[in-house]
Amino acid sequence: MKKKFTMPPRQRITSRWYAISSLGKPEEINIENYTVKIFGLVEKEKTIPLKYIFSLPTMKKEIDMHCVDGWSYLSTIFEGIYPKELFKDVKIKDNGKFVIVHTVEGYTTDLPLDFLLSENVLLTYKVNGEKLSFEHGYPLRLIVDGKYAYKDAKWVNGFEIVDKDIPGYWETRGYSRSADIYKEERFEKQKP
Ligand SMILES: Nc1nc2c(c(=O)[nH]1)N[C@H]1C(S)=C(S)[C@@H](COP(=O)(O)O)O[C@H]1N2
Ligand SMILES: [Mo]
Repeated sequence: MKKKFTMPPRQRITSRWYAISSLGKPEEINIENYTVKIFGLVEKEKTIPLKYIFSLPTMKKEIDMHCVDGWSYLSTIFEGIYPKELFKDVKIKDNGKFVIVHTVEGYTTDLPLDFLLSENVLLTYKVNGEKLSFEHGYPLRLIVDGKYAYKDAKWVNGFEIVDKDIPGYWETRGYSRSADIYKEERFEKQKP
């Protein structure tokens, strides 16, 4: 369902969806052997084959992307699964409260665990009815509704459960850990 549209403060619309990667693109991705690992503060680690993820029923969500630099790319239909589907049989230890999202090339971002498991987050591999392109994160790209796009990790291959909020790639470089687009949380106020 489409929500009533409000543009977040001080963003401007771009008509082209550029691919941006701070650490460059991963060299080569072996789709056949691609897995996602859930580890850290869990009773038992879990390694999930991509093929299994692709076999799960998908969800579609219309999402606007807002980069913290100020560009917004609107109305994209992303399709994928809710991360919570992968956590169904994972027992999180009592002190597991946050997640570090890991990617193939080493980019990371952090989210509260309950937020990752909410319906604001989709692990995607299709966009506007077509296969997501490699540049935009195929085979698995996180899409986080309501937060700046540095939370939308491309080439996701792991979720590490941790007890405190450990800043990711951009969060270590001064960007907000909570990153709410409507509260305009661009920069982190707390010390890392
Ligand atoms: N793996 C990975 N994911 C990433 C990044 C990155 O450098 N590496 N950059 C983030 C930032 S800052 C933005 S704005 C978006 C850009 O997504 P796009 O390349 O699909 O436009 O990806 C996010 N996800
Ligand atoms: Mo960004």
